[in-house]
Amino acid sequence: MERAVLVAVERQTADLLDAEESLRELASLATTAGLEVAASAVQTLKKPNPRTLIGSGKIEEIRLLIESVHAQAVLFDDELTPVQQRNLEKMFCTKVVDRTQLILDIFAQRATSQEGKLQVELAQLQYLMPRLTRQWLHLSRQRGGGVGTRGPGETQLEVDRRRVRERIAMLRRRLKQVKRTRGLHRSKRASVPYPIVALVGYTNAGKSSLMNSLTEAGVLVENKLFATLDPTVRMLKLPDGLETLVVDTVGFIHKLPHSFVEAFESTLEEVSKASLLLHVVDGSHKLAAEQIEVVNGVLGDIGAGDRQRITVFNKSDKLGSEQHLPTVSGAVCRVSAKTGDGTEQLLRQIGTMLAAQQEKLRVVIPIGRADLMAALHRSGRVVQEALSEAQDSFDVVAYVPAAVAGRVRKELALSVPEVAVDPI
Ligand SMILES: Nc1nc2c(ncn2[C@@H]2O[C@H](COP(=O)(O)OP(=O)(O)OP(=O)(O)O)[C@@H](O)[C@H]2O)c(=O)[nH]1
Ligand SMILES: [Mg+2]
Repeated sequence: MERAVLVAVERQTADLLDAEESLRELASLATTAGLEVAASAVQTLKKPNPRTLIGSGKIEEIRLLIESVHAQAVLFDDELTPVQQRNLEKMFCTKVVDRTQLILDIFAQRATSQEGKLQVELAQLQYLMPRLTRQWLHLSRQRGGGVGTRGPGETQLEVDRRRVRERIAMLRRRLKQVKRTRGLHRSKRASVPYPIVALVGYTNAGKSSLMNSLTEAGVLVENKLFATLDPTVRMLKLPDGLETLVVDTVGFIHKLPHSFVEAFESTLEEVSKASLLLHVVDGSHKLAAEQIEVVNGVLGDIGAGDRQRITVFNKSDKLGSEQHLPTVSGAVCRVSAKTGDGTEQLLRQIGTMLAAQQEKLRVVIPIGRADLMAALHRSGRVVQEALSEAQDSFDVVAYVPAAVAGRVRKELALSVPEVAVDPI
């Protein structure tokens, strides 16, 4: 196991998390990446040093720390410029990895689908691009394997910048293709339009666990950060019979790499197109309020800021009676994915909110169009289904998504123009 020293910087300007808390998060990222945390250091900084970020006294202190704990890597909680990283590596005679690179490294370990791998490689190459200098090349050859060197790094570093640029362009093209096929899938889905419910939230909040407890889906659940990287989709039948697709997605984190949103664009698109978001929060976490803020920030970045949502405070089984939950606007639900507490109420709430998004459709459906009747039952709530006097059609009133209502009206107009269609 590689041993690492962690370094965080406390700034004068108020940050969302203070250095100690951010450092704790960095430590769990390090463990997730398979490192052993040997020691840590914090420096209060008025002004970052452009060449080394931290000051010379602190550098010396960390150098001694590295020797005494026999560390092979130093992890910085902040993003380092290529110059800072290079200088620090020289001074410490170890690898220096920043938070962005660490997160990308975890992503690289976790990506399993073709799309996930393409996305991670794109993010990694974008990170590497400004760092591809002759000096860096030289150093990187001496770095050996382990953290910060997984993925395309080592092989790509040995080719020149132009080839990396070409590879970035190629990855973008392939991702665009994947996106196009995904778009096709989605429009296929849209012709059987199930409303999409997307699980979003901070990493480790319990999204996959909740997905499991809601759908018995068997998604990978682990007490590790970024256990889920690729979106998983499952069918969920609500108590009132409405069927929906539930999408589990990649978790968010404080100081997410800049390249994240572009690289994960197609994954995040599922979120921005969803009918309803379940913002899963680890209610037992002491920084729940800060984590909510981080997630809201990312949702805004990906254009999902105004999606309808339910804030789901998870892990209620771990909640002390004293602990109170942060105040949020909009619908709120308290659950435990572990014990199943509150999930029934959550399902009802999902049903109510989806129903509210639906349109009232009043149509006459010929008896031969069982397919249309089935579509209405599947995607919405049929409140009236009366056989006509002639016994050749049904007078139907249903609440369905606007897309279904539109399709049914169109189908009826196309197939049996003589049937009166009531456009409500
Ligand atoms: N006590 C308790 N633990 C929970 C609950 N829900 C999830 N956990 C635990 O929290 C950890 C993270 O759960 P996941 O479901 O993997 O979380 P996630 O949000 O999908 O995380 P990422 O995919 O890594 O972003 C696991 O160890 C779960 O067992 C809960 O209701 N109560
Ligand atoms: Mg997960």
